[in-house]
Amino acid sequence: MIQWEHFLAPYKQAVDELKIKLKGMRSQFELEHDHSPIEFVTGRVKPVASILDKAQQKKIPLDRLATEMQDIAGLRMMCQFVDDIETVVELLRLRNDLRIVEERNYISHKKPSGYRSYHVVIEYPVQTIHGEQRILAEIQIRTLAMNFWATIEHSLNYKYKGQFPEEINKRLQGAAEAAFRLDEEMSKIKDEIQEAQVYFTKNKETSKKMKKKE
Ligand code: 0O2
Ligand code: 0O2
Repeated sequence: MIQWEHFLAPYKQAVDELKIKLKGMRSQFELEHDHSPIEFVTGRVKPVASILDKAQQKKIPLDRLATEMQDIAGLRMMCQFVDDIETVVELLRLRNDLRIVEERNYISHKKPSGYRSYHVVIEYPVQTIHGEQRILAEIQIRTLAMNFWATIEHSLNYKYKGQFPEEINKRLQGAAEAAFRLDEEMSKIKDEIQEAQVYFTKNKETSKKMKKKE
């Protein structure tokens, strides 16, 4: 009988710590550059019901969850542009506080569902009162368009349990294609967008300063 609260405690700690660290990367970019490759970061510990479902589906014995289920701790890093994803992955590779154990590129090799994202599985050391515990965590890195598609598809999946009616399936494939094209278009006008963002940020700062003076 698994004591879930105890089992999941180091995962929760890892998600909390990693969220702060990955959001820290964004703050550093904002300080030092005009553009941050990271738009926002989210994180979650997989709910027990989802752990049990996935274990059953993938035939993972419950006493091997820690080594065989890689996404009990999950982080997501959202980027504006496809190019930003490689920048973020490079930065993760350079870090000394985690070890990358696997990378899965579902951008160059999209899933049959239409899913695109870059997955990095890491080993992360959590400091506990009983010493260090190394846990696995999965970081998904994707553009806002990839995230939009995945979020919608995920909720539909929940409703239809993966058995989509043909019409919805077709629409989802079409939407995946549209998301791909949106990413391509945005990449083409990247420089324009970034110039506009710098202009917008500077204007915001100036008006903040003026408000303070008033
Ligand atoms: P900010 O600075 O407001 O963006 P927490 O930091 O723990 O309170 P938590 O629990 O991580 O937040 O929430 P969750 O659900 O994991 O992530 C929510 C964060 O993602 C929030 O930011 C949202 O503002 C941000 N977010 C969600 N969707 C979008 C989106 O489409 N665009 C943008 N730009 N941000 C989004 P925070 O963490 O409150 O910080
Ligand atoms: P959650 O928390 O509900 O998102 P798999 O064989 O795909 O079941 P595996 O081998 O553990 O899983 O690793 P993979 O494929 O690298 O990562 C699985 C996670 O990627 C999923 O987690 C999703 O978050 C995301 N993902 C993979 N394929 C799809 C897809 O077709 N659509 C969407 N929306 N997301 C996908 P879970 O287990 O679903 O958990």
